[in-house]
Amino acid sequence: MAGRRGALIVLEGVDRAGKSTQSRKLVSALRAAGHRAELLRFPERSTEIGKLLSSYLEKKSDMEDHSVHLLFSANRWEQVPLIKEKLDQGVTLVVDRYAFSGVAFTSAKELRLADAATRGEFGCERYENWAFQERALRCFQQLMTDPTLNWKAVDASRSVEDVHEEIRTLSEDTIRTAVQRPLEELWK
Ligand code: 2DT
Ligand code: MG
Repeated sequence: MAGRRGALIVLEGVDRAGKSTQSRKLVSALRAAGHRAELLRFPERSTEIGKLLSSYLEKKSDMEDHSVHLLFSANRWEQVPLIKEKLDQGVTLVVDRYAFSGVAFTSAKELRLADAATRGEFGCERYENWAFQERALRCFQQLMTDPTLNWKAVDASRSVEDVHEEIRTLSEDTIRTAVQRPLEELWK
């Protein structure tokens, strides 16, 4: 349909939930079904700000927590003109993490102050440990209670194909209804 805007589809969740795999599969499936769809990710590590974040995440550099939070935010804002342009052109954007990771991961740091238990880290990057991920999950669950956000919870413990099928169906619905919400509402 001419003039129809694209949908902004955000995949959020803790590390290793399968967001990147599912985002890629979703873009392919939407394209195969005749939609215009593109993939974005945050942090977008290729920009100057993204390089600072990447170095921080890889523990090659340290940064004050508030500053890091604002850099993650800036890293999204630098893509907003592109996001608006694409959605306006009718391109659906599948986004691997967005501002909700920003809230959940920064909140998880604040919760840590009250958390007595310290556990060993299992990953190489900052935040890649069970205790931290559990706190981030609690924050995501709290964010999901906001009725103004159109969240759908997807059980990521199933097979890649089953999860994909559910996300694809939900996304098709979202693309169909996206046109009812003007783009300006996204940045209120
Ligand atoms: P990836 O493993 O997906 O590259 O993410 N993060 C992400 C934040 O702390 N704040 C944010 O605003 C965003 C978008 C989550 C790397 C890590 O960055 C965290 C995991
Ligand atoms: Mg990661």
